[in-house]
Amino acid sequence: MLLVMGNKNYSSWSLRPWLLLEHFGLAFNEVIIPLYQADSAEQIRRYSPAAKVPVLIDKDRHIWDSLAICEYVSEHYLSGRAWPADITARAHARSVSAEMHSGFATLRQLMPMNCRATGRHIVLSAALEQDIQRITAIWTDCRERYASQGPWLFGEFSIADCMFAPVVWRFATYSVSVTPICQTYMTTMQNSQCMQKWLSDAMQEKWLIAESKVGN
Ligand SMILES: N[C@@H](CCC(=O)N[C@@H](CS)C(=O)NCC(=O)O)C(=O)O
Repeated sequence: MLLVMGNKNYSSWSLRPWLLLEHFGLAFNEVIIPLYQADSAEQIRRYSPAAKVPVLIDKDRHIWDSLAICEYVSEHYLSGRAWPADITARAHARSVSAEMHSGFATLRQLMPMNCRATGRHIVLSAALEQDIQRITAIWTDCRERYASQGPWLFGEFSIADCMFAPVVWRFATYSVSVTPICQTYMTTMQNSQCMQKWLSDAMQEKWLIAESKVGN
């Protein structure tokens, strides 16, 4: 498999399928296309007509969109193990993943992912507060229900964790204050071997995207 991604420091959508592949120890190669360059779109179009990363190439299959890639990997390589085994938990995991995938526009716009940054502060608008509260309510509900089964949102690691992983970097970077239950989840995610590997790769990147340098 070949995973085509944007810069690790900034590409929140790329982190999701990368984390899934890494967590489950699947073999894949990486191509990084730096975003916000004059030829970024042209380069991405070589892999996907949607001109967006991430894209997964698996033999003659080109799969684009982070959630579609996670679904494909789970189905084709993991016998569906990347979703919870229980149907109620699975439906719940799919719901929160879809909610993350299609929503939270304010958070995405005002708190761009910038893994390397630390201690940044921004003024939280009412709309941004609303996004943060909804995400922390999702995490709290999941952790309260599934704590006995493991440290991840649904106990065992799942696609839902991949979908929210970029938010963990955002909250950490902009020092968003969360409840202890959410902080414990964030710490689990941030300290995980895969996230530390992603951060270490992001640290080594030289590209800078001015639009993603937000806050002070
Ligand atoms: N819904 C898509 C969104 C992908 C997306 O917006 N990717 C951004 C980078 S994080 C991109 O490719 N931007 C390049 C551009 O818009 O030119 C997914 O989940 O994969």
